[in-house]
Amino acid sequence: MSQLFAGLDVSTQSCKIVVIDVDAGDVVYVDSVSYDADLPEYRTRGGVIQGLPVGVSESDPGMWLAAVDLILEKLERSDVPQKEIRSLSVSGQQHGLVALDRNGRPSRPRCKLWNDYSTGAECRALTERIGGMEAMIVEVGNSQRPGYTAPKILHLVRHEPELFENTATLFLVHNYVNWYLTGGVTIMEPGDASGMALWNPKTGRYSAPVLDAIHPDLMSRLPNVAPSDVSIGRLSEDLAARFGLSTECTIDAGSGDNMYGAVGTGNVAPGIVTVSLGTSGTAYTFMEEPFIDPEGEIAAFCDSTGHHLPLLCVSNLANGYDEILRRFGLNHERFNEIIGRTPPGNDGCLLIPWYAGERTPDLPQAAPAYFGFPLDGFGRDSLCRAVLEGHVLNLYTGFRRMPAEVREIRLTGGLSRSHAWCQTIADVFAAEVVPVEGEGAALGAAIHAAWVWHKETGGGISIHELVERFVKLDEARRRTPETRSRAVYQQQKRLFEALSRRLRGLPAEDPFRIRAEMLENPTEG
Ligand code: XUL
Repeated sequence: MSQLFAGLDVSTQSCKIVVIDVDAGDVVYVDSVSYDADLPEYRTRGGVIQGLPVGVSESDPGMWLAAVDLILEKLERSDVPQKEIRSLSVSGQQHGLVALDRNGRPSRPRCKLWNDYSTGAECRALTERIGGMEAMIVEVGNSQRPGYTAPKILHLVRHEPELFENTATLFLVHNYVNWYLTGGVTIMEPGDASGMALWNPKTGRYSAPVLDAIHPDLMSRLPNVAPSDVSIGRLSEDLAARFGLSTECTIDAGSGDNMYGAVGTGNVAPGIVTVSLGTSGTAYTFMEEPFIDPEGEIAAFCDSTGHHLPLLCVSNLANGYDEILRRFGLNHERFNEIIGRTPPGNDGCLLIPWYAGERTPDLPQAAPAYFGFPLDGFGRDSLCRAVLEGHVLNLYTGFRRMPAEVREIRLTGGLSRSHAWCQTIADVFAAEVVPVEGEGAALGAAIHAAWVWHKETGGGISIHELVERFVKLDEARRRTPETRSRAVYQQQKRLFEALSRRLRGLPAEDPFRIRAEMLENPTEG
């Protein structure tokens, strides 16, 4: 009999599953369900409900459960012996707020997602109530950002008080799926909980002052936070019967998609940085101790192995790239060709890609800025390079505050398959870069399920051994920084920083002077 373990990743645009066979060391099954294409009745684009006001990003939580049902139905029809799945773990997009009533029905029919920007006023109000950003960081290790969950709860309390009153339980996305799979277990774990900005990763406790500042009776609606390396229950009998799974199948604590992206890219020891190139861009690294950023730009998150995961998130990433491919009818290869014949530094044309607000820097109302484009500068090629460099520089500018010793950057997410993205990240971050094969977060979830199950059944296999067995680096696409681009990217980083600061009214170098220097002397930094 095989020892199979499954990981589900309920992300913004799709739901994925990976099944691994631990003894054989094989990934035996991979599948995905796209919300837009496979569940058209929910009428989403990129997994998000259309027609909502600017800045609002919401989905119907029922859609995620429908996607889980569909993916388990497809698994049942496959040739995987699904009864042999010993444990299943769920990864979820972080920060989304699912509100349930006493009967387990959504008390608010839609869930605000990680990229919803409608709660800027709530972030300010909460921060003021606690006594400013420094005080807030002492309370929860993080500043309040519209992406996080605390301001979403305050938004509900302020704007839909009757819905809040009717709410018995507040969940994050993966906790909601866990609750569904187990038939009612209500619990959280440190990784995703640290992304609520309500629960302190240093003390391991909810902050009473922040809870009180939202609602005097908030605690009764929040699940307890238990460790991440335990199972929380078993698959419900009902679901086991419906999908031919075993009632012995355990459901482990699960976690946020970034925590599981870390596991799925082997980022479980110091020195490795994962850069995830998906709908959002994130960069994170394993740490033994929490890292608290006094400016709150690097999030103080926990990982899913009992350690810490400082994380940078930029909320604009695939959007700019996808749109430019669509507008000019390009695919990845044609885009790569264009990048191959345009100069690094883009002749001083730079794009700040804050298309729809931005998480880092904290600018919920931001719009994109095009700088240095001459009269004839808005051609396809130069726009393509501007999009690529703009996104990578935006990610890098936030990342600089991360206290990481970068031995190697591991890339995951859809865009990690693009040569242009890999090389530009190596050049701008001045580090070696290697893409990781497979489905980062879903694979991480499957590995986590195997790790916890072995711990609990006395088998004892370490997370490091499992990662060694299952995480495959795409060595053919490993990239090192090109020395000839180094000087120009040094200048471009200065230019991006100067522009970004000036746009925010902060003291900065003169961007016009930096651009003029770049054009006069393109190879000297
Ligand atoms: C991280 C974040 C995003 C989502 C995407 O803080 O908001 O990376 O987790 O699913």
